[in-house]
Amino acid sequence: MIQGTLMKGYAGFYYVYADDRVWECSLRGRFRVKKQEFIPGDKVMVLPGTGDKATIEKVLERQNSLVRPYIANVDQVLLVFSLKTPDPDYNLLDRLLIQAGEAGISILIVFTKEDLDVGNKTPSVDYRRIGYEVVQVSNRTLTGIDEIAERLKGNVSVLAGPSGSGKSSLINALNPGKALKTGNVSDKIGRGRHTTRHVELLSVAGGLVADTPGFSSLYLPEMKREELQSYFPEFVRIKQECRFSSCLHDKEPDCAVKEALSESLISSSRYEHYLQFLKEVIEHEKKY
Ligand SMILES: Nc1nc2c(ncn2[C@@H]2O[C@H](COP(=O)(O)OP(=O)(O)OP(=O)(O)O)[C@@H](O)[C@H]2O)c(=O)[nH]1
Ligand SMILES: [Mg+2]
Ligand SMILES: [Zn+2]
Repeated sequence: MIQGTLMKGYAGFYYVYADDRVWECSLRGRFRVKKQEFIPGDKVMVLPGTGDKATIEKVLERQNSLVRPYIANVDQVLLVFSLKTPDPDYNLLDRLLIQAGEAGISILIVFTKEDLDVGNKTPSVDYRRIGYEVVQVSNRTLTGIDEIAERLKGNVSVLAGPSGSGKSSLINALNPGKALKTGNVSDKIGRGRHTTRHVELLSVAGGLVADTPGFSSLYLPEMKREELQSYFPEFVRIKQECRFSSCLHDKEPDCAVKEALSESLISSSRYEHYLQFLKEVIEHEKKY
């Protein structure tokens, strides 16, 4: 038997990536009896048959699972934002950083369309300074694509980000063989017109990747108000210098975070998002 990762279920078959190839698997009868649910990312043991046929004999325990997209055993999430067309939605990016941080999944920020003239905006520098890993790519000229390929190898990765940011194009740039459908940003204003819909893992650059439909809003995970700041690494580094150990960096006096803000050591956009998220978190605390 060999260990593999489920890529998708389709028309009664399960497609499993193992030993660097894809197996078309049927289920051992007992799984059908138990009505076991399989989702992409599940680690399974398969027994090879003839050709590319195999049977799934065993499912291993899930290490984690994401809800949107519904995928198990995710190693990392690539937060994909374009530098231009559309302009990066930093509010959404900061929300995604919290969501992935809370789920304990490693994060790579990817800024696409670096071939376009973006003036003197430097989000890559800004987010690196906070402590995040950032790669800047062009799916047109292929700048930075090798670096992404290296990061995908051997991992289960999920791409997330707004519609039109170039997620499907990124997979195509990595995998010129099997073109995914991409869309024109201008054709896709309005809901439900996204190009990417279904959830499956694709074999890309020696790893497995889930492309996902773009989205533009995201609720924060439930948490206590004190917890929010732990997802702002640049606050964490200095908060012990706030006068109150319980400081929420809002109205409190002698706050090191606000001081750093006034010295531009903390970006005003990050701080504004923090205050907005804090309100949301507190609001949610009250409701339940
Ligand atoms: N100039 C330039 N255009 C790009 C780049 N990457 C993607 N595009 C274009 O941006 C548009 C949207 O790309 P998609 O790959 O469909 O975006 P997506 O993130 O998959 O969008 P959804 O599936 O709707 O979430 C297409 O017209 C692409 O050709 C890039 O690096 N540079
Ligand atoms: Mg897409
Ligand atoms: Zn403070």
